[in-house]
Amino acid sequence: MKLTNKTVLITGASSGIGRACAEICAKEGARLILLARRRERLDELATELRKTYSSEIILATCDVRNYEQVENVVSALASEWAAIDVLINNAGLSRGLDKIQDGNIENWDEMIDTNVKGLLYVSRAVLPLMIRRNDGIVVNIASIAGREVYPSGNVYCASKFAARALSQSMQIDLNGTGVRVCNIDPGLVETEFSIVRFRGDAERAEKVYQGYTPLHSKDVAEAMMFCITRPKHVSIHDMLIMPTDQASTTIVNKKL
Ligand code: NDP
Ligand code: 8X3
Repeated sequence: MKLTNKTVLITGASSGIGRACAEICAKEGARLILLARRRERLDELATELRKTYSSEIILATCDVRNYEQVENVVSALASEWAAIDVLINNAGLSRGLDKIQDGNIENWDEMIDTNVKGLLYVSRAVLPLMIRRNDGIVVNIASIAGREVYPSGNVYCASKFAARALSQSMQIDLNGTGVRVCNIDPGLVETEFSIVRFRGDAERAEKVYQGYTPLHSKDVAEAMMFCITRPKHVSIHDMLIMPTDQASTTIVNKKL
């Protein structure tokens, strides 16, 4: 499948992996619907992509935790944009790194609402459009944390185990519709993820990526591109992409 004139909706496009997915899709000629809460980030990205690739882009300022907002974005799409070929469910976050007995309820709610309910809400709004056309690919960005728990990862890991379960559920429920579902589990990727997790503590966040070579957002975007450009009879169900220096959630070849 070529991406020229295909429509790709990316959630969490304002930063990190989502932004890299937007860049690579724009480069391949896709039309983009870019969704996130930080409008100024989306504006800046859209300006760059329009200038560099003459991309056609729609911006959606939207919180994936709010179904009404999600529904409004999708239902307001003009028919030529509603034919969404690829949905990249990427918006997500972690908050805190505390033992479960010390967990912060607001942090738990935010992770579950974003990583689980947000993925569900966007999928619920977009899937009927794909099913109607018997075509489309959903890419869920889950995580190695959805395959292995790590100390104090508890609720973040649980949310990613849930994302993985939802990818598998979609693969089963959508069988026969022509809609494909791809689950991508990255290991450590240097993005704003840890700054968000540690609520702006840049020093603590930087330490997560020191002493080894983490993945770059572009590495994940390239893996995503491979998945969405397979012929229509090929469905990549599951992909695990790790830094060479990372063997598991807890085993990282750090030279500090
Ligand atoms: P970033 O913090 O760089 O990007 C997260 C993106 O998600 C931002 O664009 C943010 O946009 C968006 N987002 C967060 N909450 C919401 C919301 N409620 N509504 C809409 N958009 C939202 O992190 P990453 O790029 O690393 O994270 C992307 C995905 O990859 C996440 O699902 C993460 O769990 C997953 N992942 C990350 C790994 C890593 O090591 N970095 C490894 C494995 C998976 P805004 O704030 O503008 O709304
Ligand atoms: C993000 C990777 O290991 O920090 O999903 O949880 S990790």
